[in-house]
Amino acid sequence: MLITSDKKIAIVGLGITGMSVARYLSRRGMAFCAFDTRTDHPSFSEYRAAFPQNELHCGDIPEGALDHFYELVVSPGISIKEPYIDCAAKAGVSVIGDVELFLREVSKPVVGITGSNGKTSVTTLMGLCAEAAGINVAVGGNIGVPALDLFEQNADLYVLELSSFQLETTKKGGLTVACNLNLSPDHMDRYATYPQYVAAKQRIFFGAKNVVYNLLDPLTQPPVIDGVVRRGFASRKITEEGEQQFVFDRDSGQLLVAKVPVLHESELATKGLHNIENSLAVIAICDALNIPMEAVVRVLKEFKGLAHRCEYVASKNDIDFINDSKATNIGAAVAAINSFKQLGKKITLIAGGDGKGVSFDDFGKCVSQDVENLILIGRDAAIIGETVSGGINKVSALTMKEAVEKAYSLTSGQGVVLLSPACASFDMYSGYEQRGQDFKRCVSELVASC
Ligand code: UMA
Ligand code: ADP
Repeated sequence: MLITSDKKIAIVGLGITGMSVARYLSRRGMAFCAFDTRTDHPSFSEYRAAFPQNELHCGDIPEGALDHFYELVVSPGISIKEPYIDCAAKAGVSVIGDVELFLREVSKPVVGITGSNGKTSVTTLMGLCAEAAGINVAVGGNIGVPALDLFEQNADLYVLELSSFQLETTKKGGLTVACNLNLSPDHMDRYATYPQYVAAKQRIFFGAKNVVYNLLDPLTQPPVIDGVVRRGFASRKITEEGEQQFVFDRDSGQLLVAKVPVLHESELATKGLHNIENSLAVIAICDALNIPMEAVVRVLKEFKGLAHRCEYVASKNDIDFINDSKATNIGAAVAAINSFKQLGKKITLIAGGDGKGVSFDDFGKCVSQDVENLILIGRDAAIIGETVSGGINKVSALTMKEAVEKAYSLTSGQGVVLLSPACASFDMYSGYEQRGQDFKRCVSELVASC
């Protein structure tokens, strides 16, 4: 298959991102066609109806098929290491993503938020803070609304959640505020090495005017560049200085901005150290945007957190059930375990699923130390089980119902049953939401039974 073109753009991948790119290019009268490696997908009929003049190629894409395009706009779900993309890049074709198209055109301030965990929470909070300050804000990116669709909102401020996949295909940069929250291994089925994943996340800082990063996580830190304003946040006080600091004073319980208290931890509607970190990141970003602190504090006092993220479900006989299905990597699950440990709870953890190729050795150490009972589910249950040692009770379950029942029977009073899988869910479910819903349903049934 050889498709010749003159300044024609190939959209590679036709999920929600690809469809948003097609709409964008069509509005601007640009020539394009689309490729998708799948033989069928609901968006194919939508594309054919909306763009009858524009070709759609489904199924395997041979090497060389994309070499004659002017530019490829690749969806985040497709690796740019795919031979047909790599081959086109070597032939001199520009390879970009939807966020690059967005940044080339946008004329209003843009905040970008990345990190291994907390992106959706911080992005959501940023949108709420801007709204509370009366700003016409549009929120999108990896959070679910493709960046290019946000132009329809004609906003005065854009807040984008950015994944490593999206950053890999973004060259322009130039964000008003770029924030990297934290780094821990994830998506190792897409990256050959952990440093490659870290490097993709670091791309958020290219050309940024303000940078926000985690003072306690060196891999999140950008290089020092003249004229770029640095703001660092941390879950404890830091002695060395060199940037504006947004830190948590563990002695007084205060969140400090340049040593001045702005909020006490007990006033936050969310709980746990990771939520304090997220709140500090939000305060730092809002500071960079000159959003009044009064509006930010109001939001932080009210925002109770999103579903499937350390979400309280129910209690039975003094045992709390917590749905943290969105913990799809070890960093998130460790944060949840630490939160409940800090509260003095005995933890029964339900974990397992699709481990995305990461090593569970460090996770096993944390679980062995801080968890009483471990219920293993899903494809990589055995791999995780091998990393756990010591006196911990370890059992496996084939279904969520079995996992919830076993967890309850093993947990003593005032304990917590925590679904925080440290894995993706695709081996058992359509996504983390479905897994979380299943957990909630099983808990409701258990609570209703006598
Ligand atoms: N696919 C193919 N062949 C194709 C195109 C896609 O097999 O030709 C597969 C991909 O491998 C993937 C799935 O289809 O499994 C979806 O990929 P996509 O790129 O078409 O995804 P979109 O529907 O465009 O959604 C993407 C993000 N998806 C991914 O990064 C996988 C969404 O993030 C994001 O909300 C949306 O763009 C809008 O920006 C989801 C996600 O899971 C929530 N992100 C990862 C994460 O948060 O960990 C990074
Ligand atoms: P993301 O969009 O990066 O996946 P979310 O806000 O959806 O982040 O949260 C995903 C998971 O990470 C949840 O289990 C949540 O409890 C946990 N989490 C949130 N913020 C942090 C943080 N700062 N550090 C570690 N884990 C976090």
